[in-house]
Amino acid sequence: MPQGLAQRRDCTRETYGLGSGETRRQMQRSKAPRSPMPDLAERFPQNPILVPQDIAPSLPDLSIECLLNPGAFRFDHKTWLLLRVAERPTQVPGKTIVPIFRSDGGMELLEFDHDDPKLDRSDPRVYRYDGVDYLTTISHLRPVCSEDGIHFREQEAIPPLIGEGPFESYGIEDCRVGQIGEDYYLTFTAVSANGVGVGLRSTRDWRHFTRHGLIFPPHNKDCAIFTETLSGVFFALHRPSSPQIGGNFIWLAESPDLRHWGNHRCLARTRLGMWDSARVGAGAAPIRTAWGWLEIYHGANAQHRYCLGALLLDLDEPWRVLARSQEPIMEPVAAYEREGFFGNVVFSNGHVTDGDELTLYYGASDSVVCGARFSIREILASL
Ligand code: MAN
Repeated sequence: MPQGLAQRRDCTRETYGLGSGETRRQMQRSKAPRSPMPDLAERFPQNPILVPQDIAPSLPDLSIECLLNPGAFRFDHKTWLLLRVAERPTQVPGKTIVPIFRSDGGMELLEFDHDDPKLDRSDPRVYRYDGVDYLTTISHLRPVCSEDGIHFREQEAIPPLIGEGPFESYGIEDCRVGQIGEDYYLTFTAVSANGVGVGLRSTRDWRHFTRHGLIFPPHNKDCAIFTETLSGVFFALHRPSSPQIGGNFIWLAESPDLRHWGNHRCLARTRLGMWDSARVGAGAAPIRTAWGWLEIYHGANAQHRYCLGALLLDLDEPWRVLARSQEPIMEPVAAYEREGFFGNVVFSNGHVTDGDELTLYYGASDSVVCGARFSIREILASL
């Protein structure tokens, strides 16, 4: 049963068995060494649990460059991941070939010469040519399922999700899956030359999907819909970006029908000099706890080091932030989190819960898919 606001605010360090003045890191050290890592995550010993070689490319002349950032959900008594599969065509020395989806659904390949002074290749994820940005890979979403939450396999009856139409011509990425009643709502990054926005599709059976178009126009991403309405109103976290004044901050929006969003409020900004100084963005749907909505978010600094932290939002008034991690709850410290396509990244947009246990699925170094367990109680105690 959710407690009253006063009681919720009153959750003290003692509630969690922490002595006064004891820090989270001391608490970890004082317990049996559960994890050699300097954070709260208990990484799967099997990590990485999925690598690009584990699944087949969507077309014979493409190769999977990165398998990353899975959405997660439960369906049909199994745990499912909606993998982001980032592919690229076979490359030729001295050139870069980038893929885009045409409006008729086919794929077109654009070729750029590395000697061309108009080509900027400084970021491995996005190349800029003559003022236009192109992704070096194109992503679609592939479902895989598991009985134990560790070993995943493809199940052909459930189709992959592919970018369609003018706002998804550079692919779809980083899907959050929120279940409301029997329906699953998929919010994902829709990328095209028009910009980066948030697309919405819904399904009940994972075989038939309804497309609801773009719910947040560019530039926006990292959208997670709350899994319950509050007084009949839907809520979503999202991340618009403001290039000159402002920045990459987490916002909250409301909707009567999941399609029309308004009453936007800024919840969490970047913090100067801290691990989340350059950008912050929501992970998967917030988790209802007795103390508030617990949101696992990512934060990056100017060196593009991506860590995870937590926000606690008021249960009835989720625009009120009750607490926020000072230090990350997870940092890129394992070898597979430090080195890869884009190193020093832990990025999560999918989790499942079972009582106090939060199983978080994440992309490491934008290359492979991993899992880690957390105690929700321990995350709350750290705030
Ligand atoms: C952005 C997104 C993610 C990616 C991170 C780290 O936030 O494009 O998909 O994982 O950057 O590169």
